[in-house]
Amino acid sequence: MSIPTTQKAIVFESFGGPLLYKDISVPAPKPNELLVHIKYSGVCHSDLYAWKGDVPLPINLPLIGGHEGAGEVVAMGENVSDWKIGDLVGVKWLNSSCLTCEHCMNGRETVCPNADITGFTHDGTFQQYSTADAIQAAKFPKGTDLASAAPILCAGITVYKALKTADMIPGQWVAISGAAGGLGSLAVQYAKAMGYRVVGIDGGKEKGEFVKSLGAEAYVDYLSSKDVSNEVNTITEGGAHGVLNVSVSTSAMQQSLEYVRVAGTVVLVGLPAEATIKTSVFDAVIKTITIKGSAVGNRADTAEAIDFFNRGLVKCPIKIVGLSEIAQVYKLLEQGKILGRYVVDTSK
Ligand code: 8ID
Ligand code: ZN
Repeated sequence: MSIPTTQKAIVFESFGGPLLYKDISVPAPKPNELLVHIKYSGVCHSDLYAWKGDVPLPINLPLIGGHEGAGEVVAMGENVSDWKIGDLVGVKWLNSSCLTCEHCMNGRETVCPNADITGFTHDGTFQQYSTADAIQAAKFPKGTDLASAAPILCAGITVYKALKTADMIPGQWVAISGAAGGLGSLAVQYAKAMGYRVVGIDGGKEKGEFVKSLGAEAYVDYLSSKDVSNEVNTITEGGAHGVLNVSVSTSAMQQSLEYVRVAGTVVLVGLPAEATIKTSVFDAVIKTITIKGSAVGNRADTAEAIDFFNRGLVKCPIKIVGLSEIAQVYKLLEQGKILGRYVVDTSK
């Protein structure tokens, strides 16, 4: 397989600065890394935050964003043993972790203090060739449709893990706030596949039809509803057993405390900058609600999330555009105009 010396990439040098579509060198893999020919990459709302510098995470400038890359292994470092040239591979948000700290030892590698993050501290997947730690890289079977698979690598893993974190049993209600977005549209399908009943919350009629087409039993339109909490409480006959907050709205997160069921769990996933939520201690104690944060997923979550995808239980609703069109995709994300996920084709 011939590897070029230069490639196309989207690079930014300052927060909110120009997203330059330019020719750069193809990186060389370190001894523990794969070199991946990225064919497609999903565009996550977190990429928009990274570009704007709107997130309290370490970011190395200049930077190539993107952390939902799907492609093919074209080279590897000398210490890599369990991959072959031509294998299909996913490059995800967690590029590598130390594997020796307290958190890594307990399967919480996503909170490793030495984690290297794709599209934040490690050049990401908005380029044709990226490097990825061979231990964390995700495996896809031969024949996988890489464009459809790409959003699983952040959105899919994240919502699957968040649903596990909500600690529900089949037949219970989960409310998904932000249900029509990249994470939300997958969350609806994972939740259904896991046996939960879904009430989706998002804005507008079109998003409602979309969310219902993915398997939600009910939809609450926050733009037209007089009282979102009351509607969710009525639909679920007493509140949702679990809530997944995958919107980018602080007020929606605050509101979720009003429609979580007694003894239910609110999971925080979306990351609006500087967001806080507040709860009355009395309510929290008497309702015995649990509020948990959830960030992406570990290697086991990754393999499990991909397995749902491989078995056809979740299908990413995607729209494909060229890598050079990232700036327009960011605009649409910012305006909340996207149904599902945009995926970029790195050849265009
Ligand atoms: O590991 C993590 N915790 C993780 C991983 C990946 C992404 C967290 N995230 C974060 C992102 O940084 C972002 O803050 O999850 C959030 C959602 O990411 P996304 O799905 O990529 O964003 P999107 O496609 O723009 O979807 C957001 C949806 O929220 C809706 C929008 O209409 C859109 O469909 N929304 C808004 I804006 N306000 C709402 C409201 N008040 C709302 N939905 C319900 N109620
Ligand atoms: Zn993401």
